[in-house]
Amino acid sequence: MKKILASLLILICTPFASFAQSSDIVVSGEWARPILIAGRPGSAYSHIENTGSEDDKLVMVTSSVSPRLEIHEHTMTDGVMKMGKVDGIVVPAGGSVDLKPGGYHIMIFDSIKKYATGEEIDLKLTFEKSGVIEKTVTVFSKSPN
Ligand SMILES: [Cu+2]
Repeated sequence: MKKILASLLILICTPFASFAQSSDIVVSGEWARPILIAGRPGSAYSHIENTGSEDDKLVMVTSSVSPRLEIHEHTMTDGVMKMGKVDGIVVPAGGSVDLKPGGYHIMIFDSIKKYATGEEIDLKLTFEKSGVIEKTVTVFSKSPN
């Protein structure tokens, strides 16, 4: 009986144990623009919240749809909107950042397949402290948020 109780306890406690170690990063509202011709660039967006007490940083994004994803930002220089690669996006402790058109975004280059509105793609977001967060991202022609 003791043995059964012990294993029951392990069963009950295991989900909580893994929950305690789970990420402080919450990714929500993710969406991607369609890529109608393979090889053409695309982009993806999301809201990233850090519920932890330490800053974290999005440092890498990968996907099965392309071997080359980059983290980009848009900047206004002398009235000209430019975009360029950044080495990551800091998500402040207790704060959040938005990846959105005209701001930070995930750039998908050299896509090996095309995908249209309503389809889904996979994204793996790697954070310095929280590790990898996998997301299934729905394709929209404009922001659904
Ligand atoms: Cu870009």
